[in-house]
Amino acid sequence: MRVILNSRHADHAAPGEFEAGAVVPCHEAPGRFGAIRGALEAAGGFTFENAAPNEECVAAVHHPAYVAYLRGASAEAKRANGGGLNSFWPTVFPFGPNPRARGAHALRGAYCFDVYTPILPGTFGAALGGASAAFRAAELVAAGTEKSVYVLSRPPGHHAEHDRCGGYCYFNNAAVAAQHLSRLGKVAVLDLDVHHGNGTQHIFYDRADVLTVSVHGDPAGLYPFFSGFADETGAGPGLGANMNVPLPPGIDPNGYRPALAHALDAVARFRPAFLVFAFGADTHESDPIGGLKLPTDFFGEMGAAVRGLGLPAVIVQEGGYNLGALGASAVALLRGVESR
Ligand code: Q9C
Ligand code: ZN
Repeated sequence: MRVILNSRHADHAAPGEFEAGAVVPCHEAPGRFGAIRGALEAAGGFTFENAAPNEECVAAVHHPAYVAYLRGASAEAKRANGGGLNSFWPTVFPFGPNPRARGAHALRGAYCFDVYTPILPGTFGAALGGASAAFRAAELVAAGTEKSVYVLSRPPGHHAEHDRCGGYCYFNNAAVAAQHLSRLGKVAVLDLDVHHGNGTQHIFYDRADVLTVSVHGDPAGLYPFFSGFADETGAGPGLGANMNVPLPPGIDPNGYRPALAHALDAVARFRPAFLVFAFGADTHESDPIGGLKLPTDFFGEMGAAVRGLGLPAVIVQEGGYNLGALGASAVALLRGVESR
């Protein structure tokens, strides 16, 4: 299988995150990339390439003012670095409808929805690299050159909305791939990260030609808390083209299987021409933040089930935070996707 890499990923490395009132090392760390790449190399059968930066693909799904903010804030962090300040954190968020943001602190809150998503000197470049990798994969799949292409990237993307970062995500890589493919036919985005793909839902919420389906831990008890409920079904022309399947915490393969089958059935009934699969290995039983109970070999079954759709697919890496399980989970999944 062809793998498109974000070679700029390491330019973004958050120095920490808030957990239980303290600052701990950020789960979304550069080592995730090497863990997966190393496992794919050891497993064999994968070819790797870098993608050229492409700003147009980002502009197709994100607000220009948001893109300009991320570029400017990253550049400002680079300058501030000389003074020993290496990251900008949102701290205060808008009350009610987003007002006009005046000044750096207001901008940080206006273009972000949580405190897990700081801006560092390399954030813009790293996020652009990830979006560009997803776009390149979509190009290959659109051309029919490849049946399935995997995007190995971080930072992840599925929490990033049209004009806000959050949940370790800045540009929505899966949405970039889906937007490109949607020029050629209907697209289904299947999100199997343990967290609701709120950003992808938000970007395509009123679109009838892009189905978004997310299976995730119940947001009543899991990030992102404010979205991912079953009654969010789309709006306007997109009504009926969004599906959320929230799961109770601690679910194992026996609990996950019917939810996955339900999601795959919705995708099949939509009759898309293409699939974008947002894959998070944070459903693994050993994940430090996921809370589900899926063993490594279940990822093979998951991949084979997705392959059963028979759709040309872009597979985008989202979360997964146990470095000891991440590589094996990704290998099992991609082997499953390739199985016949
Ligand atoms: N300290 C993705 O998986 N909350 N994002 C962490 C633990 C933020 C997850 C709570 C989780 C964001 C792409
Ligand atoms: Zn996640």
